[in-house]
Amino acid sequence: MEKSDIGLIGLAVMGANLARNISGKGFTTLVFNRTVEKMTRYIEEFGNDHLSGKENIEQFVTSLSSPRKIIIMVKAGDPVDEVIQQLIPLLEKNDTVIDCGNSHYHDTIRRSTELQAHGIHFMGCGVSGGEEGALHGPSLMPGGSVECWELMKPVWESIAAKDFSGAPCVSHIGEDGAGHYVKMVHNGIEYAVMQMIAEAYDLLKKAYGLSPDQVADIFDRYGKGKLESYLFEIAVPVLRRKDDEGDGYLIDVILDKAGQKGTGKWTGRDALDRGVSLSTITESVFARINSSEKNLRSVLSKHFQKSNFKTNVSLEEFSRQLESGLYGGMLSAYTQGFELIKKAAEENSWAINLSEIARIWQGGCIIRAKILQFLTEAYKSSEKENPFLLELKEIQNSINSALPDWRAIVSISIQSGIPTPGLTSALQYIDAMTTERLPANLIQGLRDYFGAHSYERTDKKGTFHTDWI
Ligand code: NBP
Repeated sequence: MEKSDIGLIGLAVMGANLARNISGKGFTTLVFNRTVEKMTRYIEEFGNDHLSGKENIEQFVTSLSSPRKIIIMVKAGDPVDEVIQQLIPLLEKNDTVIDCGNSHYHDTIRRSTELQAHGIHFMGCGVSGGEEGALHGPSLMPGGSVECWELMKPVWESIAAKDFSGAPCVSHIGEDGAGHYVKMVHNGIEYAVMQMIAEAYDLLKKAYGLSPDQVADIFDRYGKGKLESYLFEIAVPVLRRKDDEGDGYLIDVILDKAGQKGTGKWTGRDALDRGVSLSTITESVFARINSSEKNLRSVLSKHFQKSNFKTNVSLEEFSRQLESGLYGGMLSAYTQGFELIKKAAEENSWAINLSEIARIWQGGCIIRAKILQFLTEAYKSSEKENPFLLELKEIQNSINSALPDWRAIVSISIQSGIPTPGLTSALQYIDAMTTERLPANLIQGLRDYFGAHSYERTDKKGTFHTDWI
């Protein structure tokens, strides 16, 4: 019997859809799942000449053409290690194992080294786009050796989503953990973007008393302009949806406690470890943590003064300012995320290309947006390799034109007592990074006073200590 081109282990939503996508592009695909019945049902429903399954892992491995290419799409963490341990004795030198789950990049680096010792190649590939993306075209962030990338390139390029110019949303990110690292930061940016969209909804609802349908009308307009993006697109039906179990809108009865699976937290923690400023993504994780304290918030809301500030800015003017402020906020969040990727790449010797990363996020993934086309071009037009976005003229122009409106909406939110940690921290990042003299001189003075930590001076080189007392 003819051997299959690709093996895939793990038939929950992501693996099931990815296997259908790969086999649909003409690559014969063989699947395996720990719970055999799941595989049997899946093949009964979707099996064809290009898509089949095996009941045990030994048969699965021997039915793949050499060198084998096996995608693992199981729950991140220990299950990935368990699957790898089962595979190792069955594989041969030069076979490739590809983990497409949301693994932590540290695990990916560890697994690469472990498998290398057996002569087996390992790729950690970030996949974004949820189940729809996996089926119809995800954004793919493969990390690993150039050799593995070349081996898998035809598969990745045929299943990936397309960017605005029609090219596949996949690119070799870099060695070992680079792909999973970039996927992690992608998810962090996703937290920030969703947070700012939610804040915009809250401002329109609370400062202007708009109904979900009215907010949806405004978001619909935003989604057709410079904020064009998947998240604004789906915010519209989420806001308009009526509750099947009641009279009103579904959004009004969804509990205001946001969940998280940990990639935002990983991103924030990693930024702190590397000393990269990532306030907007980190604030967005904190915002979800604050939201999870629903009972406490309900109790405390009765004990603190409410603002009775009423803005006199017209709704028309405010919604225009909000669009502009959101655009500035997104640029700030992306700038922070890209700087984190750059620092990690330097520290791990990953040859990353930020223009390519912005490009492959243009389609397929959750944060796909028109703004990424702008960022791709901005990076590409720079003579410097992977420049700091705020140094680029076109980014400076965009942020400068957003700033007055951005300050206006943040002021209204603060005066109204409506929390906007995403939009505010994004603005604070820009203000801090573009302020020539910050008050860190006083911090240094205080540190030197109580702990003789020393300080540098503006007028001469060296480190100094003052006997303050
Ligand atoms: P899940 O993360 O829910 O994992 C379920 C799969 O893992 C099943 O196939 C299950 O087999 C298998 N599995 C488990 Br659990 N423990 C195992 C073990 N010890 N050995 C072998 N197999 C084991 O699946 P998913 O939602 O499809 O996500 C897959 C990966 O893709 C995850 O890393 C996820 O974070 C990532 N991801 C998910 C999304 C999304 O939108 N869901 C998007 C992007 C990335 P069983 O059937 O025998 O229990």
